[in-house]
Amino acid sequence: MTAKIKPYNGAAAGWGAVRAVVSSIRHEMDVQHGLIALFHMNKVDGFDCPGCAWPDPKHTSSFDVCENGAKAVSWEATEKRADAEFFETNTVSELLGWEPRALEQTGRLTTPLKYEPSTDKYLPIEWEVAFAEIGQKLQSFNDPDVVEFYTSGRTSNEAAFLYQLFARMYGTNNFPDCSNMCHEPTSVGLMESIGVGKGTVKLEDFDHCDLVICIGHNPGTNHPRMLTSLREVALRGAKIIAINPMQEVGLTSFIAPQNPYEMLTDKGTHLASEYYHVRVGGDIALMKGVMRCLIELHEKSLSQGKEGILDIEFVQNHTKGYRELRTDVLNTAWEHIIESSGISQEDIHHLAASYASAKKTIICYGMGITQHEHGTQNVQQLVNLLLLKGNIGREGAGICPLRGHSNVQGDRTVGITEKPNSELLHNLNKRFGFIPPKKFGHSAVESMKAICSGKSNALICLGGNFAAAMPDSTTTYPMFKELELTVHLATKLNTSHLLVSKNSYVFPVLGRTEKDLQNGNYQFVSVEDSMSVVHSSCGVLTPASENLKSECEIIAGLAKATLGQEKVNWDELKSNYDLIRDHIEKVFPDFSHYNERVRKPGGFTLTNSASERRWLTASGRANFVTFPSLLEDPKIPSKKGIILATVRSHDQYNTTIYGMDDRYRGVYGQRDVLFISEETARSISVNDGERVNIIALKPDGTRSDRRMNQLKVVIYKMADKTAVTYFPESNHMITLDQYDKKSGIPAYKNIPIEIEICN
Ligand SMILES: Nc1nc2c(c(=O)[nH]1)N[C@H]1C(S)=C(S)[C@@H](COP(=O)(O)OP(=O)(O)OC[C@H]3O[C@@H](n4cnc5c(=O)[nH]c(N)nc54)[C@H](O)[C@@H]3O)O[C@H]1N2
Ligand SMILES: Nc1nc2c(c(=O)[nH]1)N[C@H]1C(S)=C(S)[C@@H](COP(=O)(O)OP(=O)(O)OC[C@H]3O[C@@H](n4cnc5c(=O)[nH]c(N)nc54)[C@H](O)[C@@H]3O)O[C@H]1N2
Ligand SMILES: [Mo]
Repeated sequence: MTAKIKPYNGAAAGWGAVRAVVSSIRHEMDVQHGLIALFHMNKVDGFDCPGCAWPDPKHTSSFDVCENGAKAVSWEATEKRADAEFFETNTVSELLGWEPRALEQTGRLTTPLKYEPSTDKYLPIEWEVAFAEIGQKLQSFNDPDVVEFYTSGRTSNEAAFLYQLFARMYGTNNFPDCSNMCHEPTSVGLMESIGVGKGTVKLEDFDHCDLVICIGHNPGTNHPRMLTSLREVALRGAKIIAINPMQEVGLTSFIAPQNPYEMLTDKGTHLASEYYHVRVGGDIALMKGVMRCLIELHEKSLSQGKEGILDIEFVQNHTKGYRELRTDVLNTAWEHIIESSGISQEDIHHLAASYASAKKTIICYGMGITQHEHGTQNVQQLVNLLLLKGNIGREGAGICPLRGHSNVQGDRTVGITEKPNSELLHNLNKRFGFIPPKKFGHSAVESMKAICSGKSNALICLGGNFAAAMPDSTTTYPMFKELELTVHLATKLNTSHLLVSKNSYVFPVLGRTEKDLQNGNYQFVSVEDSMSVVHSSCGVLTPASENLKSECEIIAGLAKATLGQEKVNWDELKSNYDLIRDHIEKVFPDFSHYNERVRKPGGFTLTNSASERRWLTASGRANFVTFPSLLEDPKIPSKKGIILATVRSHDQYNTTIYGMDDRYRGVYGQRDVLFISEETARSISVNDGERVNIIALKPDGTRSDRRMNQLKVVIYKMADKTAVTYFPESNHMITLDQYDKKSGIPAYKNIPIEIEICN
């Protein structure tokens, strides 16, 4: 596609999505293979869509395929192969010079590989030989804490459980994982506020709410199946409000591909009826403004002898900290609220009035809320707003974080955490007879820092593209060669695999879509969606190569070679995943009768105390968490500064770039763009289509040497003092010190910059 900018005027999905599905299948796979795959996606006997974590109604009925789910499937089920011959003809140094996109486009990995420094090539190796070598290497380290065990969120519950068992028996809690870059503020913030680290709503709640607030997420691209739920909400006459710096098509209207009337008339359903273009990083201010209006309205009503706005009974009986919140909110000056959020006082009143009049509200949020230096507080302000009206723990209301990877939530549930609680340690000890390490391990930022400072010796990656997904690529990339050992379990070649260490291995794994045959029996795995529903996923396609192994089998192989089989019979576990599920059930009692319940159509839902108004917090109540500083915080937009947020395009899955278009934002054939508002463009005297350089600022406001040159300006309907570009190209713009101190999440959406016009 030639490079062009052409504003998109239609609704999300519709024929454009259908065309994109057809094209991604045609480009990657034979059509029959493609259709088999798509018809089995999200079905009882099929596999879970590897695209996103949005739940599927019943895992049964309709042909509910979304464009980006189809892209994720065809990307995995491609006919292209990066086989031994490919690695024989290309050195690692040469491959590092390729565009990252071209690496994955070479297709599926087919054989286990080991790096050979003398030829600078990855060469095939026998599985058992590789396991033995790695086992020996791991045994040779004196301190288990020099090994980092990274997990990316596509990993199944079964593989994740085996992995954490392996690492903990080895002796460490170093579990950096993609959740540390994603929803850690949710785990930390919600836990402190309401005593669970997960969302409280179920899919059915969308049938009962009368308001959905979508803040800081882009469902048209990243959770397309959510549009079906939003459409139903809108058609019922319930209200949707969007709060996002950018005007996102997927929040405004949607043509359901399953609906012939909408498809033929090209008329979509309108989604958000109110849209607030908040400044990047301005959400806390906006929430405080809304809460201020609400409390003032409430007190005014009461003083006039009318009914109040807040749910006083709930606040009194269920919460703690209202007084402090009230004082903080009423003491926050309007000029600060307006300056920081970029929203007028009148608009904030309007938003507050909409919330005040709704009886049941759901707040949905994504990376626009979490990826900030105050990400945890952002999440907690959303909870505060909900608590004021008793909107947690009842039908049609609650908090709904849009999770990232399709099983990122499940991986956490079954033990991938660097901070294990005593119950987990106790249960592991009881079940397996070893003493698991208590000392907290490394999160993603801590792991990367340990790698960069020479404190780590080894990195094992269960999927993902750790190096490219993390901040500060300029500093971090050269440090990997200092490691003694790197091991990657992957479907496709990516940059992280090419950052070779003294001993590097890449293992090709079976994907979600593929049949997993162990000891003559087909196995299925299970995953947990955004709404805590655990269900099975069973591949249907013939594997990309005969030499692939499942993630479970590889982890079992590594564990056996490292630890032996005295305490755990790894061979037995890898040949029958029911046995792994039996162990999970014993360590996590919530999974009782796991094997039985997961076989039922639709699976089962894990309990969620907050949704039953049981508050497992230190205070025994739901906590209003107050965050007093506002404009004093330099990370919140100042009068002059421009803040850069890095986001996904429509043709991308995290570090995987499918194509060069971002259809809904009107960008085609290019990714080197910078979105700014007309007002911002005017203030720096730059025109649409002109090229600019952006320079990241240091904490003291002076220029750093981190820059991106020659970005094309796209004037876009969005907040001022805000700029947006794509990741991962921009990941060198942020340092390893720009992260939320409460949760450790990098501030990918809060990078102060200056813009300079190219001559
Ligand atoms: N097709 C596809 N699906 C995906 C992914 C993918 O890459 N491609 N990734 C998966 C993963 S791992 C994740 S975590 C999710 C991510 O899903 P999202 O959370 O939707 O991810 P982003 O693209 O980062 O978009 C964030 C949105 O936040 C807005 N935003 C930026 N800064 C702010 C702010 O300060 N305040 C507010 N209110 N909004 C802001 C942006 O304008 C953008 O609309 O999607 C998952 N699903
Ligand atoms: N600047 C900036 N940076 C960000 C973000 C941002 O918004 N802005 N978002 C962050 C977020 S939310 C996340 S989640 C991270 C993503 O971080 P990661 O999860 O580490 O990265 P992905 O790009 O999803 O990983 C892609 C690779 O996963 C492998 N893979 C795919 N499927 C499978 C499978 O089934 N099994 C195995 N073993 N491997 C598989 C393939 O080899 C592929 O190359 O990026 C983070 N980085
Ligand atoms: Mo994510």
